[in-house]
Amino acid sequence: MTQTATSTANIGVVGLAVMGSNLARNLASREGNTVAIYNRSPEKTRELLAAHPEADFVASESIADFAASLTTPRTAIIMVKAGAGTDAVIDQLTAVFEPGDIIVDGGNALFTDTIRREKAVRETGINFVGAGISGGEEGALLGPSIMPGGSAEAWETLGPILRSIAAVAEGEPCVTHVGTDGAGHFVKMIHNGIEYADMQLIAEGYDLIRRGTGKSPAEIADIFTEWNRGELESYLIEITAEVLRQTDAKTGKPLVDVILDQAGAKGTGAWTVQTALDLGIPVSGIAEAVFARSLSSKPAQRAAAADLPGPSAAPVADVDAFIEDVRLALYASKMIAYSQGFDEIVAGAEEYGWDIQKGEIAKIWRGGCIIRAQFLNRITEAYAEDPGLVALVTAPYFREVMARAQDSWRRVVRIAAESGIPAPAFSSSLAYYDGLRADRLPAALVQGQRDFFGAHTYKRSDMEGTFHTLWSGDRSEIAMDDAH
Ligand code: NBP
Repeated sequence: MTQTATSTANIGVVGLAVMGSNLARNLASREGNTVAIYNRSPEKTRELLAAHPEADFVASESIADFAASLTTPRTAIIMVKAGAGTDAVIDQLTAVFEPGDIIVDGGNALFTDTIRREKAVRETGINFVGAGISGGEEGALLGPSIMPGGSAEAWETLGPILRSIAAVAEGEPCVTHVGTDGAGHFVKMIHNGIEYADMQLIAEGYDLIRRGTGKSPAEIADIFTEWNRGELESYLIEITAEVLRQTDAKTGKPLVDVILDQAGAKGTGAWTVQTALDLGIPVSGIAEAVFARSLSSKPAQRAAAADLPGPSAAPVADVDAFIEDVRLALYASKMIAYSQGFDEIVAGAEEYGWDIQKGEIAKIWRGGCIIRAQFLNRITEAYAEDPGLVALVTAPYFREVMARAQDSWRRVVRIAAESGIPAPAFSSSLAYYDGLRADRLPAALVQGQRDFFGAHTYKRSDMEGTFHTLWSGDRSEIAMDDAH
C-alpha cells in the first residue's frame, strides 16, 4: 500500500463503539491531529461523522481505504471487543500495512495475548503495541490514563500522539512507555486489580459505619465527602459520596438500598489474581475483593445460609471515634493493596523481562483513571528515594501511616468480627501486614508437616543444607544431598 495524495490522517481508529468513537473525538480535538476512522459496520462510522461535523475525521468504509488515508508510518488504534474481534482486525490491518507501521490495541486484552500478538506481528516488520487505556467512556473522550507497551521505535511515533490525548495530572500527561510487548496490558491489569480492592475496601468501610452506627446513606455520603478533603482524596471516594447521596425516584429510598447487592465483574480482577498465583505473589487484598464479588453473586447459597447463627451486633459506643478508626483502617488497607499490586508488577517485570519504572506508573495513575488519587505521589516519592524498594509498605511514608493507623485498624477488624459484619479485605490486609512483619511464621510447622507426610525436606535456620526427619523410623534427622 503506497502513500497517495489523499493520505492525510496521522492517526486512525478502528472500532467506533463507545470507547473508539470517544477516543477518535479526543484525538480529533487535539491540535495537529487528523483522524482516520473505520468500523466493521459502516453505519457506526456514518453516525459518528454526522454527530460530529466539527471533528477532523477521514472516514473509510473499507480497511484498504482506511490504510490509504493514513500518512506513514501508518498508526492505527484498535478499539474493538477484546478477543476474536481484536485478532480479526489485526489480520486485516497487517494485510494492508507495511513494515514500520504501527498497530495499537487499546482494548482490554490479556497481557499474554498481547505478548503472542506482538511476536506474530513483529515477523511482518509492523510494530504492535498493546496499550492499556483506563478511564471508561469519559476518560476516552476527555483524557484517559494510558499504559502502552511495545517497542521503543513505535513509542517514538506514538508518544507525542498519546501524550496529546492523555489526562494531565499536575502538569504531566498520564502516559509513559511501560515496557516492551505485553507490559502495558500487564500494568493495566494490575491497575484494575487495585481498583477492585479499593472499591471493596470503601464498600466495607461504608457497611461497617452503616451497621455499626445506624447512620443513613446520606449521612455516610457526608462522611465520605469529608474524607475526600484529606489523605484519602480520590475519585473513588468522591463518587462513593455521590452514589450514597442518590435517592431512588421510584421509591424515595436511598438508591443504594434498592440496587441488587450482587456485584458483577468483567474478569480483569480475576486475571490479576490468577497471574499473581502463577508468579507466587500474595495479592490477598485484591483476591478478597474478587471473591467478595463472587460471594455476593451467589443468591441461592446466601439464602440457604441466611439463618446460620451469628452474634447480635452491639452498636458501637463512641460513634465519632469509630468513624475515625474506619477511615484509618481504610487508608492502611488501601496501602496494602497498592503494595501488593506493585509487588506483582515487580514480579511480572522480572518474569517477562520488562524494565518497568514503578514511580512512573504511580504518576500516570494520578489522572484519567479510576484509581486516580493524591496518594499516588507518595508511591512515586518512595520509588524515587529507593528504586530497589523490596516492599512499598516499608517505605518511610507508609511506615508512618501504619504506625498511626494500626491501633484503629485492629479495633475495626475486632468490631467487625464481634458484630458479624463481613470485612474480608480489611481483615486479610491486616493479616498480611502482621504476616509480613512477623519475626517467625508458622510456615516452619507447615514445612514439618510436609516433611512428615511427603518427605518434602526442610532447611534449618541454624545451619546450611537440606534435612529430613525419619518420621516413620527412629525420628532421627538426616542431611540430604542438595543435588537431589
Ligand atoms: P465493544 O467491546 O462493545 O466492541 C464493539 C466494537 O467491536 C464495535 O466497533 C464492533 O464492530 C467491533 N467488533 C466486534 Br464486536 N467484532 C469485530 C470483528 N470481528 N471485526 C471487527 N470489528 C469487530 O466496544 P467498547 O465498549 O467501545 O470497547 C472497546 C474496547 O475497549 C474493548 O476491548 C473493551 O474491553 C475496552 N474497554 C475499555 C474500557 C476502559 O475503561 N478502558 C471501558 C470499556 C471498554 P461492529 O460495530 O461492526 O459490531
